[in-house]
Amino acid sequence: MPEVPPGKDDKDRRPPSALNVVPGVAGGHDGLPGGSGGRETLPGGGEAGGRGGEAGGDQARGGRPARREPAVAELAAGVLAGDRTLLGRAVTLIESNAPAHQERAQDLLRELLPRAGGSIRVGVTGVPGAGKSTLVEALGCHLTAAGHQVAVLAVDPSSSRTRGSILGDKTRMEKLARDARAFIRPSPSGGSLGGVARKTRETMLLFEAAGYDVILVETVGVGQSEAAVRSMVDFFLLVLIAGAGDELQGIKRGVMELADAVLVNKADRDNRDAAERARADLEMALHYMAPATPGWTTEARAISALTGEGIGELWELIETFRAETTAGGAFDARRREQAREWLHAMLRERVEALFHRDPRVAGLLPEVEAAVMSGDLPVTQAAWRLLHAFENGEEEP
Ligand SMILES: Nc1nc2c(ncn2[C@@H]2O[C@H](COP(=O)(O)OP(=O)(O)OP(=O)(O)O)[C@@H](O)[C@H]2O)c(=O)[nH]1
Ligand SMILES: [Mg+2]
Repeated sequence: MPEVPPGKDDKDRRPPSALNVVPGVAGGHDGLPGGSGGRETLPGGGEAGGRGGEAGGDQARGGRPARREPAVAELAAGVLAGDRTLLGRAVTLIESNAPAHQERAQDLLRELLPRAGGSIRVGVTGVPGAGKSTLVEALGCHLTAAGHQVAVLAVDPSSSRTRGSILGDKTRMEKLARDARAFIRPSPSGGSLGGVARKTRETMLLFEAAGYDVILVETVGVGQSEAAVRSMVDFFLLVLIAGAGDELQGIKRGVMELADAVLVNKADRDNRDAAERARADLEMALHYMAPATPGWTTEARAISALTGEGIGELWELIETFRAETTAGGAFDARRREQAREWLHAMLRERVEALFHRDPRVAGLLPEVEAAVMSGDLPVTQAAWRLLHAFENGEEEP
């Protein structure tokens, strides 16, 4: 596995004070024509975009003319050279929902794919407020100090919460956001979990092609995005806290079964003993579970993201995981399985989009929906009618 590739040190390509946070998009931002969504403006008139000419499309606002759309080859070359501005624009293209952009995005990915795949991908999930962002910042800073290049992504399928999380992560990852070896990209806003997951997977490939060798993916919200993130990362981390009543805190057994490590965070100040007790309870619970990764024993650890205690050891654990599962074959087996899952997820997304874009389906849908809701039409028949219209184009039975 390559360490930081040569020629990717972009320290002097950008103003050192610039925040690396760039806004998520719903499509059509960044001066790219034909987009389907409007620009996200954050509450309070603020915006998530970086200062100092950072990537993210800030220049297309305020009545100024839209920027020239860079050619795919230009974007690809920029990404490979580690150019932050072009990398940001490439991610914006990937995140766009406009069909024309999606085609260009696929061309871009085709060019970059041979250079992707060389990172370790780490997912971070856990209860709200457990300290996921603080942990990502602590781990991220630890890694950049050791010479790694770190990309931070978030998966948040609910657009309303995205705004909050952009603001939250910007303040909670302030140090990392100013780090020239790190790039924080908030979750693409809006859309289905499937759409957000696809964009995040593709965005990971861009960062890998740009030389980022560690990708950290934080989930936002509990319940829906864990499985999606598990299916795109190599190592999955569950962050919990002690003292919130039941030690499992409503985290379903199912999520613990997905984890390669369980952390009890905030093991500092007068919370150390409680954290240690929670850790022991979790260790016990893990003992009775099947391992998330064949050949790997998931352990529970107490850490403090705030003081940094246990962060270095956490990275060592992840490195050990990578070495052992690579040697045992589980690492590559998982990536192959993930590629298969990704294929099916993509097919589902595309077929569903085709279905809803079909004029015959779109025309029928409102009346069929109404008939289902009023009880005049059984659901099975309603689905059949729509599918039949889709399959047979204009020829309705
Ligand atoms: N004492 C202590 N506080 C911590 C620690 N880690 C995080 N916190 C605090 O816990 C609060 C929530 O931290 P975040 O990192 O935002 O938690 P999160 O899990 O990302 O939260 P959401 O993304 O909103 O679900 C903040 O006030 C942090 O300062 C820790 O190790 N010790
Ligand atoms: Mg957070």
